[in-house]
This record gives sequence, C-alpha cells and structure tokens, in this order.
Amino acid sequence: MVTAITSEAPREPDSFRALLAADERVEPRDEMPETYRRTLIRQIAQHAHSEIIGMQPEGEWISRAPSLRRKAILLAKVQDEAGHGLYLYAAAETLGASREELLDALHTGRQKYSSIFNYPTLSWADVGAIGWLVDGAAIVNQVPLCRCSFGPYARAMVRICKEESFHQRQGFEILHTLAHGTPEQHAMAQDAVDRWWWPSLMMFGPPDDASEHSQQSMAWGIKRFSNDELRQRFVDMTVPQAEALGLTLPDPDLRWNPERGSFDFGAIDFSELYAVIRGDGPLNRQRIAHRVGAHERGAWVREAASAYEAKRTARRAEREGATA
Ligand code: FAQ
Repeated sequence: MVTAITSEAPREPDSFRALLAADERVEPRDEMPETYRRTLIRQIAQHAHSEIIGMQPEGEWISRAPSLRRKAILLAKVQDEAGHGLYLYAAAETLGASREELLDALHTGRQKYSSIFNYPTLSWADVGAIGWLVDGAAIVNQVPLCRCSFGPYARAMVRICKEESFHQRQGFEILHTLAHGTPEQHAMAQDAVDRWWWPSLMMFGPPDDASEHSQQSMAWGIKRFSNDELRQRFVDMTVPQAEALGLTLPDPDLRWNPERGSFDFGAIDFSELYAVIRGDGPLNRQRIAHRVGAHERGAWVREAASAYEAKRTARRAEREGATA
C-alpha cells in the first residue's frame, strides 16, 4: 500500500549518508530511510500520472490536426508521453510499489498529477502552447532531476528531458507558424498563450514558504532547486522566446530588473493552484473519468497478457520437469 509521509525524523543509515555526501546515486538495493523511499514513490508516481493524464489534452487534437505532418508529429509526441509514464512507473516499482497500487491511487484520487492537465485545449494553438510552455516548464523543472540522488529516477529523467526538448521546439514552431500567419491565426496563438501562461507558472508548485516537502527533498538531493528558483528560471528563459515569437505574455508587471539580473513578474493567484489540486479545476473529473474508462476497457489486454504468461511459465516448468 502507498502510505502517507509522516513527520517522524528520518533514521538515516551511515551508508546512505555516505552516498549523499559523495553525491553518488542511491540504487534500489541500497539501504535508505523509509521516509526517503516514500517521498520518492510520491514524487515519481505523481510525475508518472502527470505524463499519462497529460496525454489527454493533446490527444484530443490528433484527429483534428491541421495537416498530415502535424498529425504524425502529435501522434509521436503523445506516444512519447505514454513512454515517459512507463519509465517512471518502472522507476517507482524499483522502490517496492506495484503498478496496480500506483494506478489505483491515481484512479481513486489518493495520488496527484500535475495541475496543468486539468485545463481544456480549446483551439489548435493550445497544442503549440502546451509544447512551448508546458514542456518548457517541465524541462526547467526536470533537468536538475537528472542529478537526483535516486539512480533509476535520475536516469529516466535524462531520456525524458531529451525527448521533451524536442517537444518544446515543436510547440514553439506551431506558435511561430500561427503568429506569422493571418491576423486570425495570430489572435488564436495569442489567446492560447494568454490562457496557458499563468497555469504554467503554477506547475512549479506552491511558493517556497508554503512548500511542505522542499526542505527535506533538497536535503536528500531529490530536488536540487526550490520551486521559486525554478519558476524564476522559467520566466527568464521564456520572455525572450515570446519576443521572438511576436507574442506577448499576459502580465503587465513583467519587466527586466537589472539589479537582480532577472525578470520581475506579477503575483500568482495561488488560490487557483490550490483549487485545481483539490479537484476543482476546469476538467479534473473529466480527466479521471476518461482515464478510469480507458483502464476498464483495457482489462482484456491485461487478462490476455497474464494468461499468456501463465501458459509460458507452465510450459517452461513442464520442459524443466522432463529434462530433470
Ligand atoms: N500540481 O511541497 P511541495 C509532464 C502538490 S510535467 C499538482 O512543493 P514537492 C510532462 C505536491 O505534490 C508535470 N500538485 O511538493 C508533460 C504536494 O502534495 P502531496 C509533472 C502539486 O513534491 C508535458 C503539495 O502540492 N512533473 O508531465 C503541484 O516538493 C506536456 C505541496 O507541494 C513533475 O511531476 C502541481 N503543479 O514539489 C506531459 C516533476 N505542485 O504530494 C504532457 C516532478 C505541488 O504532499 C504534456 N515533481 N503539488 O500530496 C516535482 O518536481 C515536484 O513534485 C513538484 C512539487 C515541484 C511538482
């Protein structure tokens, strides 16, 4: 069962401390505190669920993509997201969580997925905005996770970040094409950016002073930077890209601060993030219902795979019995 993290002080084996002190990776068979293991299951599972639920907003546009080329690219991107989910479930399994438990925790709301995937994709430009902003934010958040202290998660992140860099560029290219098209296409691109900007900033999580897990996760080398540090990095990276696209970011307070060497930006309405996390975002119920429906409709595939495996195991046992 996936249990909640408690506030007990973690007992840290010496071998675990030594690995962290040397900035080496902790591997599944190494000794580790139970709270470290549970923190990782929580974060990796939430990340895996985000990839799987994250297939839905873009998936809705596969049949409506404006050309065969766009359709093929989008199909490949959504398949990549499924692959990312599977790498991540496999990483969580190395910590002793089973696939069934993890999926059940998603389906019953005991584990979360990223807030961003509860927003609707109203136009084709939203597919561009997801690639540019959502993958862009995901990369900024995940590049430091390539150095996460837990080996299987860090290694999964290397492959995922490479693919997401490609996804981000395809989103930028969709928006670039629209922003340099007809006035209606430009307006569609701008509208998508207006709707996705603030939710993308919220992806980085609550502000540092309200982030429950950051301090411990940073001490354990799971997170390398705080939520606010990464959010700032994303803003600084994205503002010049918006200029290159010929689109504006919907924040009148966005301006360069020469003393900080960073962009200042307006206040984020975190009450919206908390509402979405609680389940009250625009599409939370629909996303989970769709996911549970797909899982139920796939029951026959799991049954067929288990029956095949049982048959193979029985045959192997028979063969081994015959040669013994
Ligand atoms: N949404 O104490 P903290 C993708 C929860 S990218 C929902 O700061 P932590 C790729 C948090 O879990 C998206 N819940 O927590 C893609 C905790 O609740 P809990 C996925 C959120 O863990 C692109 C509570 O609030 N990426 O899928 C959110 O130290 C395009 C307190 O927060 C990852 O998951 C949120 N935005 O920091 C796919 C990256 N923020 O668990 C398709 C890995 C916070 O106690 C298309 N994860 N919460 O019940 C992380 O880096 C961290 O877990 C954070 C949160 C930074 C998300």
